[in-house]
Amino acid sequence: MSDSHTLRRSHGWLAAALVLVPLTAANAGNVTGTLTLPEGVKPGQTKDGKTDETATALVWIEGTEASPITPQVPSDTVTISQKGTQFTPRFSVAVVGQKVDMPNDDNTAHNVYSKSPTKSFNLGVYPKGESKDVSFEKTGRVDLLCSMHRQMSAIIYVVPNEHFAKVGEDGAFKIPDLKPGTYTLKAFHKDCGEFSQEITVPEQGDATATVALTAKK
Ligand SMILES: [Cu+2]
Repeated sequence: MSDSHTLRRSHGWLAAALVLVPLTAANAGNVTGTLTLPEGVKPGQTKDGKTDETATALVWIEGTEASPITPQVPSDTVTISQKGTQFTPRFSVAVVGQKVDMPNDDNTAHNVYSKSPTKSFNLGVYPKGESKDVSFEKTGRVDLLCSMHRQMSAIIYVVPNEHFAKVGEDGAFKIPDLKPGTYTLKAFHKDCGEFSQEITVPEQGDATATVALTAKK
């Protein structure tokens, strides 16, 4: 066989491989939907319509026995800065095991801690330019506080995997790229009770969900 024949044959294999990629990618659906809060409050806002990051609404997907999800710890780091005597941002999402960096970018010292059941920790006092980090072993809400500044507060919500989305101010959300299967859709808002609903991503197309959160009892 001549060299040109070998070349053409290897190109044939390459073309076959390229055709397979879009077929695999197409076999994943999005979970889209709308979330509502009690009394018409918008996600990310206070009851009187002011911006409040800690009032962000979050949705995420959990695997089930029938459709398990193998969690992958994201290699990128979540960063929560201490700046202007406040946390920036004041709402963050971390996957179990993901590193959360907490740099002090202020001219004053801070002492970040949490007493949340999800994880209780105290990073101690550290000055500008220094950073400490934490990661979380289980899912749930973590309230960040500073023992030196009472006005400082932030929420980290720890989710089991990368399939999550923050809800827009209009209530719309989209969790992309799930394999067909039946999962559990969950939602969080600091003032609302827990939400859990079965959701099926079909072989073709997207799944849609309506999430109506109710006030915490
Ligand atoms: Cu502080």
